[in-house]
Amino acid sequence: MAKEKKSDYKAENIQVLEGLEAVRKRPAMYIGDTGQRGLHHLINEVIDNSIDEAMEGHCDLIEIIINEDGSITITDNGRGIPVDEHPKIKLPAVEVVLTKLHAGGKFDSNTYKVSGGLHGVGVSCVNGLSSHFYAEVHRDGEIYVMEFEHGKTVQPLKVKGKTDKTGTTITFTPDPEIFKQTTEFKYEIIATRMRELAFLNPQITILLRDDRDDDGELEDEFHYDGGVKDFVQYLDEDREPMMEEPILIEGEVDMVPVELAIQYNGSYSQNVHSYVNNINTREGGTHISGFRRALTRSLKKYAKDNNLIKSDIKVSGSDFREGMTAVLSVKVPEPQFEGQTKTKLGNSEVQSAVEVIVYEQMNEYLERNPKTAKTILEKVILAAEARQAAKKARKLIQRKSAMSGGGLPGKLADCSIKDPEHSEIYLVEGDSAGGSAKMGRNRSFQAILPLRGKILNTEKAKINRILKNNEIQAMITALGAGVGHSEEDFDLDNLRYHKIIIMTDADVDGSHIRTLLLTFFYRYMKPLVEGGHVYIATPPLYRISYTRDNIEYAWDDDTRDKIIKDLKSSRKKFDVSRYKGLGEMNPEQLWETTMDPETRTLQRVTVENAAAADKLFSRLMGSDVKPRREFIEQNAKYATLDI
Ligand code: 0RA
Repeated sequence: MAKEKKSDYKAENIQVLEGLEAVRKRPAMYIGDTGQRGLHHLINEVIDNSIDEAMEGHCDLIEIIINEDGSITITDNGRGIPVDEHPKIKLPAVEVVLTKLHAGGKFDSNTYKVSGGLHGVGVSCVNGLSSHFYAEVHRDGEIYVMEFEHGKTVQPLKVKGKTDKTGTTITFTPDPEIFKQTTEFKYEIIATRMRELAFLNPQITILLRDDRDDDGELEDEFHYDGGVKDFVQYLDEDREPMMEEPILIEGEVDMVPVELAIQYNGSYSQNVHSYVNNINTREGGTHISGFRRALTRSLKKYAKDNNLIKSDIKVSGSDFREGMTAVLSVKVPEPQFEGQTKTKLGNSEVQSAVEVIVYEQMNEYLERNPKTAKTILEKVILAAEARQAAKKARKLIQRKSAMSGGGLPGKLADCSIKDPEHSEIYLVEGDSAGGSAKMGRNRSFQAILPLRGKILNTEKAKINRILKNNEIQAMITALGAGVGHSEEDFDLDNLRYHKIIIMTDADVDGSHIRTLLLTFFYRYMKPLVEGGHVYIATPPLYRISYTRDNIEYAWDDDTRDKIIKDLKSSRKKFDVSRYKGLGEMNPEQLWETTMDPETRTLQRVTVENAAAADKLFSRLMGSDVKPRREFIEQNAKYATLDI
């Protein structure tokens, strides 16, 4: 190894020694944002260190408690943060880890590290963004503690007592000066990530408890011996599996352990979720290419050897993945993340590692399970046929729109400007609300497409049937970007409006229609959702009118009550009415409350966790009516789906 030059030494030390003021000055640079997402990221930052300990075999239990006062306590039974003196910085290692930026992983040698990975900014960053932060380390028989406020030490490292355990406990209170929007942790957001981590690391148990809850009911224990196989079964709970058990593939090539579970089911969508060092690689990458190539090669070979596909049927790679749920988890020593959101694996050596393992074991599986193999290939053929029929249907849609003049659906009231970036389209439930929206809009940049009646459930239908549906055809032509799973079929560059706004009634039917639309976009125009182009309009729930022409609107019961109280105390006469549907608002009211960019609130639909979104849509749109009704009834009052 080359000898380090003096100057390099210095530079490294300066970087390592950077204090926490930097994080407080520009928090978004370190945790992405300071909203709900950034807030929950704090927990991940701490947990990642515990997971690193677990991946190295030093930790098998992690406990997370949301305390009554809203702070979080995370305890693990790892080795505990080292306390001996850091050779260069001349401070106890634990102090460096907690107070210096970028110091998190400098001196630990974990092979497949998560912390310091994608967003990995370390525990010190959490300290910097907390109004109060307490760390307790059990190590070498002693209990060490250290305490901070706003990132400043208020209790220097001291020994508090003796212990016969090892591990780390961290309690922190997110700083409201930093997290101005909210400091309230959501149980479900934490639970979703912890469940995912438990599936991906079968050796660990994660306990989660919410002590803010009086009943003490809210707690979960996440532990899955079956790992990725259990994950796939969980994701497919609301689908009908076509095999007794998922196919499980495990192996390791060149320090890259690969775990994969595959299950074919009765749906028509592709649900392949991939992870590198526990990070969801949403943009795919080399591990996904290796998996796809191996699957296609293996199934093609088996079909050929056993004469299962007639030569006149053209089967493409995606046909092998229709109706498939799969989880691929690989651990990579030095992962290179690329792509727009840095969630695409770039390491070329991983492709062949995955391909070799999957190809061999898939071949073996097919040889050993001829009945399942046949079922899979029959399904593949149906997928290929449906895809070819869909191709024809697409051409028909194109031709049909070309014949109707400008090529746009007749019901569409288009906007006058042609610049997609500044154009928006409202998808409106029903013709009467559509009429109001057309009159109320700003026609220069707002287009209106009224949708009639129920939208087709695209979770349950084949693509060729979906493309025959009138409302869906109208949306496809209006949006102009195509439809389907592949880049050729759907291209964001051709999108005619950068904001797609779903506007439905604030009732159960409205929720249902919104969910059906979101399902369609998520399954067949995924980049639209991932690119943040889909929004939900939020019409008010109440109208309070007083002294002739004055009107106030309320979006929830609390605001309504407050307005009423104020009016009562000023002895005004008033009238409260509940809006049942968009149709009850006249064009001016609709513009004022729901469409005017100056005053409206739009909710952007985001997908935080792709696996959770997949599960949610399959549940909502699956054959079992009960969970769907329950969900919709519970969430009808909210304007958005939390996915
Ligand atoms: C630095 C080095 C080592 C472990 C840790 C930090 C560590 C940090 C946290 C945060 C929460 N739990 C944690 N557990 C461990 C390596 C330890 C060693 O080499 O003994």
